Amino acid sequence: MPTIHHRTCHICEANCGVLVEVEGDRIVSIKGDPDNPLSRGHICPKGTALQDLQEDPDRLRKPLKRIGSDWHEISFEQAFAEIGEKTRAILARDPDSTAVYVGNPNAHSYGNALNIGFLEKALRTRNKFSASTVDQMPHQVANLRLWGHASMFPIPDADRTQTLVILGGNPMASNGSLWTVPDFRARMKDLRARGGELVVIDPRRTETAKIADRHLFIRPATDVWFLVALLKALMARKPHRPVQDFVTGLDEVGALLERFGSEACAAACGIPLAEIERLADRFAAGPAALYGRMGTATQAHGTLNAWLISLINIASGQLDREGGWVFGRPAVDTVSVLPPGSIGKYTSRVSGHRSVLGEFPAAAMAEEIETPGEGQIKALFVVAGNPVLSTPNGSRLAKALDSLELMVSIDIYRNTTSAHAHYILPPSGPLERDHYGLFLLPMAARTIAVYSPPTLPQTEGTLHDWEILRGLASAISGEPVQAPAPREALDGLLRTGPYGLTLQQVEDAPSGIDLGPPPTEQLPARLRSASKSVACAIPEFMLCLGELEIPVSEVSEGLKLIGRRHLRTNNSWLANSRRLIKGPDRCTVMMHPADAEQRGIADGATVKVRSSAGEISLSAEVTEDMMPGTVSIPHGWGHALPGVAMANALGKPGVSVNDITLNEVDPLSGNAALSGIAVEVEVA
Ligand SMILES: Nc1nc2c(c(=O)[nH]1)N[C@H]1C(S)=C(S)[C@@H](COP(=O)(O)OP(=O)(O)OC[C@H]3O[C@@H](n4cnc5c(=O)[nH]c(N)nc54)[C@H](O)[C@@H]3O)O[C@H]1N2
Ligand SMILES: Nc1nc2c(c(=O)[nH]1)N[C@H]1C(S)=C(S)[C@@H](COP(=O)(O)OP(=O)(O)OC[C@H]3O[C@@H](n4cnc5c(=O)[nH]c(N)nc54)[C@H](O)[C@@H]3O)O[C@H]1N2
Ligand code: SF4
Ligand SMILES: [Mo]
Repeated sequence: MPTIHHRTCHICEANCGVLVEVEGDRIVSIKGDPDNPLSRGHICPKGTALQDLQEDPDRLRKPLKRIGSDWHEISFEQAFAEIGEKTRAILARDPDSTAVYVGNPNAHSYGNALNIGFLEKALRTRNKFSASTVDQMPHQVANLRLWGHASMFPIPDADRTQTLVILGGNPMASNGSLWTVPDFRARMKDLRARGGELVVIDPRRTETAKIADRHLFIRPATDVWFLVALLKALMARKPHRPVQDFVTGLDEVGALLERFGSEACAAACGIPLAEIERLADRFAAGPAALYGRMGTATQAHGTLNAWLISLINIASGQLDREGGWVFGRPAVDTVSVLPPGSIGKYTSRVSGHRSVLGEFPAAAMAEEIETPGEGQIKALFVVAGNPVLSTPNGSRLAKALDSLELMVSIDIYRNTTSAHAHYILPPSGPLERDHYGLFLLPMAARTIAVYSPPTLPQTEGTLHDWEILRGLASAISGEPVQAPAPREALDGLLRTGPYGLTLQQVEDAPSGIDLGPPPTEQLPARLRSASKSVACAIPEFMLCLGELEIPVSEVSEGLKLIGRRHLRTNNSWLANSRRLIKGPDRCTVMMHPADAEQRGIADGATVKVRSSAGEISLSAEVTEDMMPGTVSIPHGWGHALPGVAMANALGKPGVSVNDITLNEVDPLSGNAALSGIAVEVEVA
């Protein structure tokens, strides 16, 4: 008899409830759970592909050791003993010569999140890098400065708003980010049914733009000018819901903005001023929310963008109000558990980047490995990350990795990054572990508490990620790690959380406990800033904005590169899924017909795309969906490198856009500036 197991899909931030039908140890089907109060039955193709990940013969089950280009299966005991000894020898020579890179799946595994610190502590390293600095770090810097805590993420109250503006995000493909919003399409249908409006501002007419009431093209990496113009327009209006007394400094910001002409801002970003004025009217009327994501964060002005986005919500009276810009109140309050975050505790050795939340920019990892001297990285631990494909100038990083004395990857595949490692340590299968959306549930469109026990029994002889992290930590330090297992820790966190739940209570509701829409009118009590006020005129941001000049765009300018996500990918880590890889080639460069014609490029032609960092060849997809002057290439492709053992991915490897991205960063956050890179395209 088959049994039905409730589970939360951990692949993306949406955290959909799924029902996994199991017979013996065989998965029969994976479907959406209609009783999950947040996802309401929604599932995407990746949810079903969890089965591919679980059953993939290429997924590693035993530790591997590389000798030259040969790979040997070894035991965990041997791996820990050898890595411990080698790391201690490297640390004895130079205590600053080890590093960690923490990848995206760590945000989707509470066991990893609660245990990564043990490895970092054993290494005693300041060289911490992560996917955060190719992603959301600007939002976190803005959070820290505005609310007093880097993890205090505001979200749009989508289920109760009347105007939702999405800037540089594509939830129809990504299923939302820094905003746990499964079933986005249905939520937008509801918005329109109650007379609301969805506006998308993006250099590509995206899948989300196609379901919107209005789509406005914006020139890549000019968002700061759109935001300045919109904030100015708002400051000239009286919002229907007044700005609260605990907000200070808006006038100072207004004074700073006087030097920027609205017409010039509009011309720089490519959005007519009349459209900006129209948006200002809707925001002043409310309820409304402006949400910005990836496209606004991976820019040289990423942090200014994140700051201005919140200021627009604040100045229009939307902060902490129904249908506006709100904070979740999750069952485990990560804001109470995590430190607020700090900036500039140390500076990086080669380029003097300041540390942000204890990390250096991922874009600076290669130079820290390449540059000789005291503190040069000699040993690198990559925990669930694929930085060769996901961080700027990946081919440079790949070369640097080969010069390491010791590289260890904790990963489920021998892929473009882990193939450089001396040891690959694989964790248990994705359905063999439990799940709690520790970092994602705080940002949910509707608050729920839901826990998934392991769906399948753990394969004999395997370890969970958290056990591997502890195994490495104790092998390196020589001390056993003494701490409660993740499950017990979670129970403690729930008990001390805002609802005082026990893990047992949460487990008793397999589809989740509904805790209602995001609460409002919680501020200033929940602010973490010492003053319990929201001080808008953040000196460092003011200085930075004050120094900017509005660019005058020229017709003769070349092409600008942006990124793209497809519903059937998740960065690089589902590349070997039999189900997802099916269909047309998705690793293409999209370009506007006028740009293609000018260069003699036909749809489907193989083209070369060149930046100052390098060149890649791929096919052109000529489409009116692109803004003229802009081209789009997805990331997470480029699997055909020596040592990769992923048969399905190698059948459709694509090329890595990060071979042509640059090591430049947003100075305020260290985040990679991936949007708006100058490129040229020609027939190959
Ligand atoms: N040009 C460009 N670059 C980008 C982006 C972009 O939009 N454009 N997006 C950026 C973003 S937002 C992110 S988050 C980063 C992602 O950057 P990374 O996290 O470095 O890359 P992923 O491709 O997510 O790689 C995840 C790795 O974890 C492994 N893995 C999967 N599940 C598990 C698990 O349960 N345990 C362990 N131990 N390993 C596991 C996978 O095999 C894979 O090797 O990429 C960034 N890079
Ligand atoms: N299917 C799928 N889902 C995913 C992932 C995936 O790889 N595949 N990755 C997950 C991860 S790690 C993350 S962080 C989230 C990201 O979630 P989103 O932020 O929603 O993801 P993107 O699709 O990268 O959306 C960024 C949008 O910004 C636009 N853009 C690019 N440059 C600019 C610019 O300069 N200005 C403006 N205004 N827009 C710009 C792009 O055209 C794109 O539509 O998605 C998550 N979900
Ligand atoms: S939207 Fe995300 S969480 Fe939901 S099924 Fe798809 S991958 Fe899983
Ligand atoms: Mo991400």
